[in-house]
Amino acid sequence: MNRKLTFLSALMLLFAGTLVSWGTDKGSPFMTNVYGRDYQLLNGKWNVIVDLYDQGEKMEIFKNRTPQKNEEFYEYSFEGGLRLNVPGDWNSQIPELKYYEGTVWYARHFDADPQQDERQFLYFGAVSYRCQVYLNGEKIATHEGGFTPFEVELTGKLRKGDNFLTVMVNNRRTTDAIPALAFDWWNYGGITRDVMLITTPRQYVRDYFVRLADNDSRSVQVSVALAEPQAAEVKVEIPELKISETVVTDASGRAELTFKTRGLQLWQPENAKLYDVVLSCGNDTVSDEIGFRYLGTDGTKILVNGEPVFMRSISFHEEIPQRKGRAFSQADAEMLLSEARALGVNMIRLAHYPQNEYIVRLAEKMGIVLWQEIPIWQGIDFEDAGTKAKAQNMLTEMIHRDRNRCAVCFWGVANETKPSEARNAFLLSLLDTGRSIDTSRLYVAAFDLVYFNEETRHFEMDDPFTENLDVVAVNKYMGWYHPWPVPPTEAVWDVVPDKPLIISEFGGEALYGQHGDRNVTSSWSEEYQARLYEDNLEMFRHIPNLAGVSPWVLFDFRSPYRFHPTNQEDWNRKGLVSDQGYRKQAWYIMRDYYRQMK
Ligand code: GCB
Repeated sequence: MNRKLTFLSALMLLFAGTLVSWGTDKGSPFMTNVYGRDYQLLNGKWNVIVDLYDQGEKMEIFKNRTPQKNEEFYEYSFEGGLRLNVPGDWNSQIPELKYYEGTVWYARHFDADPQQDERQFLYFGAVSYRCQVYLNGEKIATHEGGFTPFEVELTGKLRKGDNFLTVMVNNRRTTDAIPALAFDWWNYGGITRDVMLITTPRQYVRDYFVRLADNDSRSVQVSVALAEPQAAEVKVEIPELKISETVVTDASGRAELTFKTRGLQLWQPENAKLYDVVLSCGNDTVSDEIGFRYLGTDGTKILVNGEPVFMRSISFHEEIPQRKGRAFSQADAEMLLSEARALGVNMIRLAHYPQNEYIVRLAEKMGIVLWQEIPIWQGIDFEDAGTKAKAQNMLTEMIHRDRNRCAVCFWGVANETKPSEARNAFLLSLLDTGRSIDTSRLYVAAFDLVYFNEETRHFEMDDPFTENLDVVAVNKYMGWYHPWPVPPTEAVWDVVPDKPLIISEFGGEALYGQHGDRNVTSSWSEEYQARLYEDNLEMFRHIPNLAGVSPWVLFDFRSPYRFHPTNQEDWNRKGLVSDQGYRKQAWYIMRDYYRQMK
């Protein structure tokens, strides 16, 4: 129940119109901070039916019928068949599903005891790629996009006792999907992240955004939105800073609050500081761990808390190579991030899609800056309005999930796109969408069309779209896809000279344990890869606006792009670490470079 408004808060309410400045943000598609809520995990073994020809919907298998009369029969049953772990991709769990692209029906029972004064929600961390959700035989939700969460409210729909949940999951690649028809990673299908049954009070703090106020390292700004449109008092506490502030929402349930702090310690790369922040309204309370930092650029420098920081980055996919499957747990996050940390990084580019919250939250605790992006990866149909709407949706979901994570400093809107009017309009709409939700990050995109200009003898790029970005990034595979036009000592860059430039990918393939000629690309040897790293590190000295580098990639990863029968076998071998977890020679070169750049 909401507390009665005090005289003071009623007065504040009168002025609420001036306090509220949510801009064009339309609000979050799901509640903020699900892990801070009262929840039950619906993880574990689910029953599945593999539906290669998409017959399940027609047969209404989500009704899970069993014969009731003598003449009845059903050509399906969820009981007694295959079972798969949730979370988890199907490809790594059953050999026959390794390459499977199509529909799999997931089903399970769960018990509920819904209370009158509560609301219940079903939350999926990610389902790859599209899905339809049915509760007790009724369709209750659909979602598209394999790397962002979604939620469906179950209030009034749950039965006391047994409930039956069915999820139709489909990972078929299509031209209008994101990513589209071909991409250089495994097309894992399944319910790949946590499934949660969440309970909240009727009125609750649905969405909040806690960060430093613009250009002020001591003032904290809080935007909050309640589930129900209603004027109510919201309390914001940061016990360690002895902060306890209240604000009254406007009639739409939203409020904005800024307050000064004393002794606030900023979150820094490699020196993480997080504060417990508690928001409450009536009988609802939600706590989060939040860090405070501010970002900017100054000419060609990236500034964190006003200081230039060179981004010593690495990329990884959300994949555990030794398991040949998607990463989904806290233990998986620890494995990936500890190997990244060992290399000496202060940043990770999460490639090429939003990764799970375990990774994001642990990286934040470790003081690692994150670049997070949506899978706008080559081959996207920029002409298709539907695809554009999907991209906006994915970006919205990514930002809403993680905008309270101060470690995320970059929102990436695209990887390797070619200039065209349609592309420009598409990407501009993404930047507008992003900036309408979050202006406290740097917006970035990775390009790959840098070329060597024979006349100027410089590496250059012609893509005016870069004007719209805070930081420009380039993927450049010198010594692998591109032979050297000049020796690395003469490889001078003149690319967006007035902005910070991150080399967001470089590298080459080597099979761990394979030794060969350091001058021969096709040796696929650790020696060649090491030499390629030495050459690229030399080239980086001639990029005047270099603000960071991010080798491609930390681990060998699985990709059907990679056919070579002995050197690749469905693996992209550009890892600094092998699929078995062994460090290749180039790893040491990169580690030493990062030590020097510290
Ligand atoms: C790229 C892509 C990345 C690929 C990589 C490669 O430019 O951005 O996703 O995996 O090249 O290995 O070719």
